[in-house]
Amino acid sequence: MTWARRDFLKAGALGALGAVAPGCRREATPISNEPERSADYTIRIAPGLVELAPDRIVATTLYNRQFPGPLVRLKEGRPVTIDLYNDTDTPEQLHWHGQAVPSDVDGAAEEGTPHIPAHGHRRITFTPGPSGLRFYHTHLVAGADLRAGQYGGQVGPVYIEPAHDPGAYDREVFLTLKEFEPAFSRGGDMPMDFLAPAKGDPTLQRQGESAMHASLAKGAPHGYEVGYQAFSINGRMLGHGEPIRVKSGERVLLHVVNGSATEIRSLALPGHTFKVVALDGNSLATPVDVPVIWLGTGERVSAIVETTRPGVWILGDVGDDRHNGMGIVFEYAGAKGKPAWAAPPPFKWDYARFGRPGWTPARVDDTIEMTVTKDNAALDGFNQWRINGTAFSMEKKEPTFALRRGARYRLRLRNATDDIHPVHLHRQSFEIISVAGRPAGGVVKDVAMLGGYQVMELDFTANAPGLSLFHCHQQVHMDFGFMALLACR
Ligand SMILES: [Cu+2]
Repeated sequence: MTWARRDFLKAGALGALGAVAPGCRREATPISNEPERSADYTIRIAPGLVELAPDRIVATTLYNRQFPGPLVRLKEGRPVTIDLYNDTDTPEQLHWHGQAVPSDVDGAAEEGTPHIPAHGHRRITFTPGPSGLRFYHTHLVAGADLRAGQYGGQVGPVYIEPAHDPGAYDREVFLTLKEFEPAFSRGGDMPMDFLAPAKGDPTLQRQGESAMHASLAKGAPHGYEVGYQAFSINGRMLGHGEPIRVKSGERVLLHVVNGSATEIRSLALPGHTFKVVALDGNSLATPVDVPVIWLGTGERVSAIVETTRPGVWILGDVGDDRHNGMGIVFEYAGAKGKPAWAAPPPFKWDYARFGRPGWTPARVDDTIEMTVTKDNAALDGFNQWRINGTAFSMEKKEPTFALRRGARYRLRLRNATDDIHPVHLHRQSFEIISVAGRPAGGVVKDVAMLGGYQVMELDFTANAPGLSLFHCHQQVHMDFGFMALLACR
């Protein structure tokens, strides 16, 4: 099969996925077989190919037969109508990650969003927000099927234009980080030592280690983890895509999405710093300079790079995955030569660095305690994950936490496992109050990495009526129990 990606982009993405037409406000028509007028956007879920490199072409499920899916540009507060077509044999869910939208369009079966039927269609209308970098992705349980869920190619960026101007930049680049060719293994090689503070809670550590020792003492192997053969930025392995082409003296705004199913990612650019202006699309009070960006699964970073070091550079992962494709060439006009890499200075990723100085949290009405535990290799070799002793049941889909609308809550997450969990709350943002007992300055996010054996506190106001899903964004964790439903009345 051959098909010209560029031609498709023109015909499909720019035609059907053109800019939002003014005055296209519609009444909500959640399901319609024959759309009588065109939607603002059309997204088609279908099998397709990703050419990571000329000798590395993978078949997977894509949005509009491209990876990443088309950039969906929306305007904060302006309603949008989107046609979702599913050309696969499996009912689908398309989740609008990081947006405050009703549960019937959010794209999670757990919340009651209707599926996009196999070989069927669903038309949705919602009002985009909040502004900034969001994304969309599938939200199915993959379980042991590495072709399903987030292991495939269903990821696309969303940018919601703010009602007011975001500030000056010369060039805007969207980067979606994604692995392909997954396989299960016993034990992983996840980076663990990049987070600050690093200190764990001794009680949680004892609890986690004794559970693990008990399992191994009974002869159980380590539970399955997922690893990958191929790594890419915007669907191309390092050296095989178009470089990011810049000129000296520019401000280049990078919008980075970690579209991985399971991986934590890093990025560095030799000789340059990243001026982080937003985390998960939410503007920081003050931009923060860092030499390395770290993103848990589902996290986003928007950062400005000032082009002051002419050359041909590798913008890439600080670890070994760069050698297997996780990078992109960053090329100044007129510069020649092989792309250069240099390891960044030692650096720890600390959410508090992005917090608001002198900030104190608002009073909360209630605190929700969640203790996360792991039953090693308990489910046919997969780890089972529990919140307060309960593994989420996809059959029952029972809400376990009741919220009063308008009340302010503190989620106190206690991680009795040595894994880092990028936890995600649907349909609303939270403020990070503390990490491992240290104040974090209220940085606003919708995913946050909960460190091994650590306690993290997240505050949010329950302003999303209905069901909202809270889960670890690691596919192999959420699929095996690490989810909970919050019901807001
Ligand atoms: Cu997890």
